[in-house]
Amino acid sequence: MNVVRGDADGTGLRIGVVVARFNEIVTTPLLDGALQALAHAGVADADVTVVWVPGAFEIPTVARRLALAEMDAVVCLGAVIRGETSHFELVANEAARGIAEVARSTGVPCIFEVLATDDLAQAQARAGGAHGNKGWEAAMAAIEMARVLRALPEPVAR
Ligand code: INI
Repeated sequence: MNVVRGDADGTGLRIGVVVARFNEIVTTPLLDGALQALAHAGVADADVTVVWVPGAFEIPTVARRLALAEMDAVVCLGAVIRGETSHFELVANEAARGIAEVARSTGVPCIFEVLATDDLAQAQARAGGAHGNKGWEAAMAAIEMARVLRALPEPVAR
C-alpha cells in the first residue's frame, strides 16, 4: 500500500500569497500569520511572492498568474464581512468559486482563506484573536499540499 501524507517542510518551495486590501485591518494580520508560518516551515524569503489586490473578488485573477508562474502553491487571503446588501454574498461566492477554479484548472494548490463573517469582531477573532490565525493555517495547508503533490507520481497522458 502507498500512503502519501504531506509534511510541514517548506524548504525549497515557492509560495505565492494573494491578499485583499479590502478590510485590511483583518487581512494584514492574516498576512502576518501566513508569513510567520512560511518562515517557520523553512520557506526562504526570496521564494515568497506577496501580491496585494483591491478586494477578494480580484484574488482569483492574480492567483492564476502566480500558479502559472511556477509557484508550488498559492495562499489566498481576504475578509468579506456581511453588510446590508447582497454584495457580500456575491463577493464571497465569486472569490470561492474563482479560487477553486484556478486550483482545479492549473493543478496548483490554491488555499482558500477568505473569511466570511457576520461582523468585524468575528473576523478579527480568526486573524490573530481568540480563534487563532487562519493565515498561519492557510500557509501550513499550502505547504502540506505542495509536499503531497511533490510526493505523487507525475501525471501521464491518457
Ligand atoms: N471585498 C472584500 O474583500 N471584502 C468585502 O467585504 C467586500 N464587500 O463587502 O464589498 C469587498 N468588496 C470589493 C470587491 O472585492 C471588489 O474589489 C470590487 O467589487 C471591485 O471589483
